Amino acid sequence: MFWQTTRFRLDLSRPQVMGIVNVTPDSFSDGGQHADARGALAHCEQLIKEGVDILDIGGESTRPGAVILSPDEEWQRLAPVLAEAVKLNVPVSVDTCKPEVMQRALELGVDIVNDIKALSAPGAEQAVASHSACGICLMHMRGDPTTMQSQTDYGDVVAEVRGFLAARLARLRALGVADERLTLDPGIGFGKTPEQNLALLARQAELLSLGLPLLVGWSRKSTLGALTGRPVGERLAASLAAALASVAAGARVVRVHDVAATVDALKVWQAAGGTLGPAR
Ligand code: 8Y4
Repeated sequence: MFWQTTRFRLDLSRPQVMGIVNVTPDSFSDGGQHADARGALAHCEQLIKEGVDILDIGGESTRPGAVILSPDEEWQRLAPVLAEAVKLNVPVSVDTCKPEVMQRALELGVDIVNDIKALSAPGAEQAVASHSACGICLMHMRGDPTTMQSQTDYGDVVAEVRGFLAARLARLRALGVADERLTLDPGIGFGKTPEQNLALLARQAELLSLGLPLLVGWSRKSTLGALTGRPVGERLAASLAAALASVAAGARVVRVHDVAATVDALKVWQAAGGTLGPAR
């Protein structure tokens, strides 16, 4: 099983670690956008030393109440970081839901588009479909980042998420996108209660039955806070346990903040005979 991206064909027989890189204004620095870009690039280089497989670079916060950027503002933040990150010889993913940003990032040579809105914005499908071979992650979200946590009234959350991802998959196939370019993501924390997020892990096999690799992001999320009573800065152990549990249940890519610790945990899991379950 492989994930085809612009420049790299990623071998998913070993779980891949996607490291989170945020390009956000640093309120403690007065160096402006140059300093923000330098900080993000230093973080990319650190994650590479820690053994990251994919860098996921984003410029806009998804937190409820976060400022919404125009495509130009988001691009001003991302461009200097992406331009350098693609020289680091590691797959680069851009975390964006804006078609204009996708288009420009792909022109810079970015490998993957990670869209929490699953290419639902007008023009987003065309932006990725017209590009020869970029990888794509399609994630489920209920509502939008401002309203999603009041939108948790599912009948069967796993069936609904599966149905949504199946429909997005059918749509991309119809546009001529090869399956090997796609991963699917249940969208942990995006319009779901802790119980619903845990059901998506316990019943991950139902999502795998769509036949595509799964990418999942549990790192530091609030369900882990609900389970442990810990604040966001103290969720490393919980995040590692969730990453391993998702991989043991068949996930092929984990999106994490703590790359070094996740790489270690996965090494031990693999040495102990951990297997990813049936290939697609
Ligand atoms: C602490 C730190 C608490 C971060 C919450 C968070 C996903 C994603 C995000 C995901 C994919 C986040 C961009 C939310 N989550 N992309 N993006 N899958 N594909 N929250 O689960 O990390 S941002």
